[in-house]
Amino acid sequence: MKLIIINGPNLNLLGKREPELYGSKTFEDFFSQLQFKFREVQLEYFQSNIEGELIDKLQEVGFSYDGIILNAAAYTHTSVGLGDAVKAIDSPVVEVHISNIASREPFRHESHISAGARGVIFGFGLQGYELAVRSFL
Ligand code: CA2
Repeated sequence: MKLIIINGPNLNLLGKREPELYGSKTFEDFFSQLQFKFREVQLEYFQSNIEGELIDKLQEVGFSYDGIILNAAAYTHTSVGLGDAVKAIDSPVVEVHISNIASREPFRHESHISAGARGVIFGFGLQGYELAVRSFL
């Protein structure tokens, strides 16, 4: 089983800024633990702050990987291009958000990703990524 976690803009700051909202663990530390926990899974990680790079990565992996776990961060709410890319690829996408986007500002209630996703997980902190991996198993 080959899976990839794709994180969007500013998620490289996890554990370094706003710990009350997004936790105090860096994604790199969390990801190492996740890889160890799911040793039977080929688990990769990609992060970019650039919309086009995220679309390029979806196209690169989206015809061969068994699943994609996507937290498009702020682009979730703005990017028609990312939404189109999710719909255009073959690999199933699980959309993840660390925070409970439904309890935040109204603009965070809209997602361009959800319609093309297999499912959506939000509000469970970093554990949401683990739940997404389990959903593919
Ligand atoms: O809850 C999520 O996972 C979000 O995708 C996070 C995005 C936000 O725009 C979405 O509405 C919900 C923001 C990611 C910013 O990450 C930071 C991490 C640490 C410090 C500052 C920002």
